[in-house]
Amino acid sequence: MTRSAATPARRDETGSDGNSEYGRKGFQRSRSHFADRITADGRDGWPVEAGRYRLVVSRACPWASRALVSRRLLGLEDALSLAVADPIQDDRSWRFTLDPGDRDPVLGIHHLSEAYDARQSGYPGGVSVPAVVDVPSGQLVTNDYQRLTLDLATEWTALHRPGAPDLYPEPLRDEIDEVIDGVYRQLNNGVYRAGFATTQQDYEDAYRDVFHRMDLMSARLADRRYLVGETITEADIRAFTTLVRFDAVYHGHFKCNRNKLTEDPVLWAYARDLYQTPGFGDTVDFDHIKRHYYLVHTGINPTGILPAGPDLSGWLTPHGREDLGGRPFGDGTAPGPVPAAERIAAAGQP
Ligand SMILES: N[C@@H](CCC(=O)N[C@@H](CS)C(=O)NCC(=O)O)C(=O)O
Repeated sequence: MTRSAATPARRDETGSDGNSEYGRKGFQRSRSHFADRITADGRDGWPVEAGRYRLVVSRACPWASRALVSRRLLGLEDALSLAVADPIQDDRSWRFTLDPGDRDPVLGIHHLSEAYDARQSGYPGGVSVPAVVDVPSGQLVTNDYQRLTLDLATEWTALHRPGAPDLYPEPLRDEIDEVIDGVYRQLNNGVYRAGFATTQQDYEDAYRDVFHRMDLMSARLADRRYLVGETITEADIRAFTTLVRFDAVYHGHFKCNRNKLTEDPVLWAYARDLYQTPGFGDTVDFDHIKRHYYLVHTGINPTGILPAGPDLSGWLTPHGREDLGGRPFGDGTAPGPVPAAERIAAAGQP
């Protein structure tokens, strides 16, 4: 049984996102449970194969959105099909109520939990996106969001489009790893630690981390177009999916309110530059983002009021970052147009 999107599920009065733990140490993100890898050599039993797997996302989710951006940049749309869940979960978690008959047309399931159960019957843990499902068996393969995009970049190369950028270039991996580690701890996950803090001290620690990392990034990006090297890499993808949500949800809903993204001229221009780069902004649905956070986290927004703002029109304004040099796709090219079935509805765009 599913609930309609108009009746948001009051599923967790603590504001938990379902796979987080709350304890004396404050908000703690649990580790992904299914960490099999889909690789070129198929060492975990899951070889890279065109058409075999389905990527399940919510466009609201920053971790899933990394995979949406990578898939577009690498031109994997035909090789790895896409299921988009309703941004509002019900008591069985992510569901396919955006599809005819409330069922994913390829997997034939109503809820993502059915793929978890097919993998491990009676699976008791949290159901999370992103998830990759093996279409023939209907089984979940992985929900390891940290590994997923790295594998799309390095293991799926045989299926990349001509001109796909190298998002995790060998010579830059140490530097990328260092940057994404700090960005993860203090920014990507820092906003969640702030938003779901249950003590003043935890909140203030997280708030300090968030803005410390944003200040470091702002200084780093003042005279260089991208976080690492001269081109877009995994580091930019991971920064982007948090920055694009910042003013719409993290500033208000998660109380990360020292300043808005739009008040940091460097980071705001950097985020706009990425948003306007094919493969980034064309995956972003602000309507899904806002409705998920404000309507699902009833513990921190008990009235369920959806804010009318912020004004999103600035995302399309000139950013001037070309003057810093750098080439978004290196020796490669921009991805082609978004497949018609995957275009973002007008309600989700600036
Ligand atoms: N798989 C993850 C991270 C991905 C994640 O947290 N995704 C969120 C959405 S942004 C989710 O699906 N949460 C489960 C839920 O809300 O029911 C983990 O183990 O921490």
